[in-house]
Amino acid sequence: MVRYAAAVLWALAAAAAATAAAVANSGAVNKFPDGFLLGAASAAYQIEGAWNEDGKGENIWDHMFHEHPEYAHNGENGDVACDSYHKYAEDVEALKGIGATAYRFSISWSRVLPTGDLDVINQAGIDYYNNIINLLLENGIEPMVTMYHWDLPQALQYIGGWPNPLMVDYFVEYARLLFDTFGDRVKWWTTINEPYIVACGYSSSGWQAPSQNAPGIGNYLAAHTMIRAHARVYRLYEQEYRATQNGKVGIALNSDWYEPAEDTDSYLEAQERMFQFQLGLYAHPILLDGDYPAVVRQRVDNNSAAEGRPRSRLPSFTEEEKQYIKGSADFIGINTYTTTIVEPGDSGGVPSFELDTGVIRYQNESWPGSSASWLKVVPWGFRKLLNWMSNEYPGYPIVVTENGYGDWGELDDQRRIDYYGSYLAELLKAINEDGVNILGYMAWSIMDNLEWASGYELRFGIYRVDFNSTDLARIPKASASFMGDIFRNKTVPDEYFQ
Ligand code: GBH
Repeated sequence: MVRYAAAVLWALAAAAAATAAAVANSGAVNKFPDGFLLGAASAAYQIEGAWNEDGKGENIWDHMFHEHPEYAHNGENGDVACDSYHKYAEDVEALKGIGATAYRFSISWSRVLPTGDLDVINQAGIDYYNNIINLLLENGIEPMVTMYHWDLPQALQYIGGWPNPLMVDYFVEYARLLFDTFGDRVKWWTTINEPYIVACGYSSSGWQAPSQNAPGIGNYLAAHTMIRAHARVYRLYEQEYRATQNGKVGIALNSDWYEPAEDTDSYLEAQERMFQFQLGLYAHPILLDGDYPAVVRQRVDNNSAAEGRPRSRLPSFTEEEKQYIKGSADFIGINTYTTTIVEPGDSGGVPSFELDTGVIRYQNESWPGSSASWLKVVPWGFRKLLNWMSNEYPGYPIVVTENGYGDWGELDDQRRIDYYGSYLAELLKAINEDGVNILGYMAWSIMDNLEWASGYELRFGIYRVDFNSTDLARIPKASASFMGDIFRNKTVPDEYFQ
């Protein structure tokens, strides 16, 4: 009885503290904090088109989809896409239409450096991004720039791409050019979008460029280089630009919430392993101690030894590298869309990332779905993921760099509206009730675009683009006015909190 009473008192005190925090914050659970960035996201290859115009170099997606149209839905590719290279002013109009205070977009490396290196600087590419940045700022929209959203210059893939450790130096010099050229106006940088997915391009053939089929090897080599490249860019900013430019540098990781199929020890351990292999592989070295999570180190080392290899498939950082990697982010970006079920067990061949995890992943088919088989609508998982990250990586503010819903493109997109309403409600509970430090939210995506190997059929846009039309107009869907109300009022409708 006494213990029970104490628990009740504790719960009351905690509830009172949470309420006090919410009041101090903004007064109500359904309101965003002051200064919270609300916007939408895109990526260069998915929207720009003009793949070989005005001096742009070929990248690995141009190359893969031209060489292997069979990898893409209906042989579609980003040659034209939304034609944002010419229609960027219409993109800014769309952002204004939803009251966005930020726009997350990426720079095409091979549009500014066609060979990937500094031997050729393409002024037309630089002009293009200057025009976008200036137009955004004129309209009160904060540019949030991704340096690398999967589109490596093909010239750098010819020398191995991300598994080649030299890629660190190429990336640092590219970043230096971006800081020098745009850093007076760009205050939010993310280095690499979803290194986990980038690494998949070196562990399987098919959907992810450059489609290099070295499972369990290429992905770890690519990850290793990307972590070093990210950290070196962070240190470059810190040492040479922060004092004058005063911006923030982070990275955009991706993860689902992983929900264990059972609430037992072995399942909870599987859940923890999955988070450490997916998020921890990058976030643990960058945000915590400069090194891979112990469980990842141990399992890949053990499997490598069992396979008869003289060395681990997962490389090691030197002490010097650990020092510059540790703490190399001002914020942590997260792209998240859904929840996936996990249980302990073996999947994938020998060797593979999947087998190294010792986790089996699958979807709960009874959850409400979308037009993408991988995307189930599970708003509570969003709140759990934000809390997990906040506990695992204390002291780092979070930016939700992507979140959104895929359908077949209907203008009356009620399912997208309900997705955003319910996910934003969970985001606000994480902020106002759980005390998670979150600085911004970028919806994916401002408009329909090339959904990589899924082509133009699967659509994530708040604006519709009819890819068969000649003008490629940005047409607001019902979700555009819904998001506009939320972004302007800084409030999510009450019905989504029930
Ligand atoms: C994001 O990745 C990307 O950053 C963005 O470019 C993309 O448009 C957006 O998602 C929407 O997909 O087809 O079953 O093989 C999110 C992570 C990784 C989720 C690839 C979907 C494909 C699974 N995505 N995954 S499947």
